Amino acid sequence: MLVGFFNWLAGFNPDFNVFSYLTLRAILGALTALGLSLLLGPSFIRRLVRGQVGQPIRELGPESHLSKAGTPTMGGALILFALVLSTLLWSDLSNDYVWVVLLVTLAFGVIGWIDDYRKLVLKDSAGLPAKWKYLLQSVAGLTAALYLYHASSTPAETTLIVPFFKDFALPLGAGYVVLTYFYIVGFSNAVNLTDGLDGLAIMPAVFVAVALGIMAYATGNTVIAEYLGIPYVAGTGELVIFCAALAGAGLGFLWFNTYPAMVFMGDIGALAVGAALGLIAVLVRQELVFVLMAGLFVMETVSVILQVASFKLTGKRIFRMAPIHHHFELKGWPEPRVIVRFWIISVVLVLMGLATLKIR
Ligand code: 57M
Repeated sequence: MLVGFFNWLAGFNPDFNVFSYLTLRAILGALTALGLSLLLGPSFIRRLVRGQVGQPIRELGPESHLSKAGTPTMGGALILFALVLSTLLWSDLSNDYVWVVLLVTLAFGVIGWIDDYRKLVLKDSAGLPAKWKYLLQSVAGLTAALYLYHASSTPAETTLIVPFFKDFALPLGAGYVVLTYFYIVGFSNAVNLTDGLDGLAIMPAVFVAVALGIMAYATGNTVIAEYLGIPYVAGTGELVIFCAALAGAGLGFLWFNTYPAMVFMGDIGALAVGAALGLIAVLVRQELVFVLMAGLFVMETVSVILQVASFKLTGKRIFRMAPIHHHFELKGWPEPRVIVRFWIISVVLVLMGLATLKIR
């Protein structure tokens, strides 16, 4: 919104042109989202407590979690508010990618909200039945994938790049729709599975958002894209603002979600943040590298798949409990140790992913 305003002001004083730079707007976007979530956090949490939107805790989980009963949840609404407002303020709203990412994020937020609302307010422990949840996620993911496929105007937008191979890329054709759908829905659920310890999901989401912001900047800049040997996709640079705002909103939320958490994000936050990250990975054409950068979420998901498969096939469990963070808790690691060690793993994976931009 402010881009147009500053453009108008630049007609009177060219100094205002400084606001057309992505880097400055990204920093302002991050700070605005951070400020909003820090400022609004306390009153938001009080409101959740007053509304008794407290987390029920399942008795079969690690014992240390029983004391978390009643922690206010649906804190993801705070992330979404700060993220969306900051993006609307600092992005160029004539950019289609910005709108697609905002709408997908909000759609998954609404799906998560329905689940949270049924569990927490209507006290229906099943929440939104799994089949309905996947159906709604699929409708949202598929709609976005089909729109992007039909709106694509250059081969670069639907070609899979392979890390380390500068001269090899795979045109996806209609497979792009399947891949995009899979990334949006898959990573939405992967972040949701990871969100089981204080700050465990949001900090890696912030790391990944920053890395995707760097990739969006590079992909949307002809000179840098050519220098790095990655495809140039016009308009993706503007996604830097969204990524920066997500990082800012996430850090602001972490202020309250850090151990011992004053609030949980709920499905409203986890589903939305995961869908946004998966979608941006596709838009900046870095699907394969993203699997590495978001490896923590992948690892949590794979641990559940292996656990369920092993139990069904052999009747034995591989982990003491899945997702894998519960395994380490049950081994006796204190919660903050699991959290910070998983963060360290996430930073390393993100850095390795960023390094692939140069090693080609
Ligand atoms: C939601 N929700 C957290 C909070 C958060 C297939 C199976 C692996 C599914 C999985 C599952 O249901 N996952 C999705 C995970 C819950 O947190 C709420 O949910 C929101 C995210 N959707 O924002 O609102 C609990 O996590 C803890 N928490 C924190 N700090 C946070 O910042 O401590 C969350 C955020 C909260 C709180 O205790 O109540 C969750 O874990 O339920 N199921 C599981 O994860 C279960 N695993 C399991 O059954 N494993 C089996 C099989 C199926 C693989 C096995 O290993 O044999 C565990 N979940 C729980 N207890 N709660 C089992 C034990």
